[in-house]
Amino acid sequence: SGVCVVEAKTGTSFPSILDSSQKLCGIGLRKKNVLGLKNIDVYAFGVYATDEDIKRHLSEKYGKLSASELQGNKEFTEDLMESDISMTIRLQVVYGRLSIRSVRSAFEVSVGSKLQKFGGSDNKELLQRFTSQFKDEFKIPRGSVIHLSRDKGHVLRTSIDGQEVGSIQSKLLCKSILDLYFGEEPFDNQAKEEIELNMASYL
Ligand code: DAO
Ligand code: DAO
Repeated sequence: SGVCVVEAKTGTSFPSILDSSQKLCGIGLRKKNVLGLKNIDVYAFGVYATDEDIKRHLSEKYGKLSASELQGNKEFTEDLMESDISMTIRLQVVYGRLSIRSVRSAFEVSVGSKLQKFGGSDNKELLQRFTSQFKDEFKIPRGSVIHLSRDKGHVLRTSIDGQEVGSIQSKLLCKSILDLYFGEEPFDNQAKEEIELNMASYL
């Protein structure tokens, strides 16, 4: 039931509301270049946030600005990533031959570089704690739905097809993952713009 938004290229559909309180702010596509030869569509994603959390934490600081004035405002983006605002990245796998090994190594590159950017040198342990949640026996066929949720208190909770995989409390890890979707070099630029505009409209 309820309203959905469909990612056009892959036909992946995303519910407009998640867990009764989080609203869909933008959708996009994560691609990966393989050996410099071709781009594969790895997964479609939707970014959700609790509008009341955005209001509570950021309306005093930004409430006087319009959504279009706030779009692309680096400080606003940074505050969205650092404040205690509940958010979820919902991924739906499009690529049919994803192995846990390739997920783990892609993750070490993408999230690892963000941990380094925000946290400095010594984040191997944190990254390992995260990737060690992904056991070899998990299967992630095409169509699998993965949720990466930032819960209250900067707890990152991961689930696959509704089954909880684990959770880790780390502000740095949460920020590093959100940065992949609406930070400075996002996977999908159009998605980032949409996400920022919608989040700003909740102030
Ligand atoms: O087969 O070499 C290949 C392509 C693998 C691409 C792996 C990208 C993984 C990105 C993370 C996916 C998370 C669900
Ligand atoms: O696209 O590089 C990226 C970041 C991917 C984050 C997805 C992590 C999902 C992990 C699921 C593990 C399944 C066992």
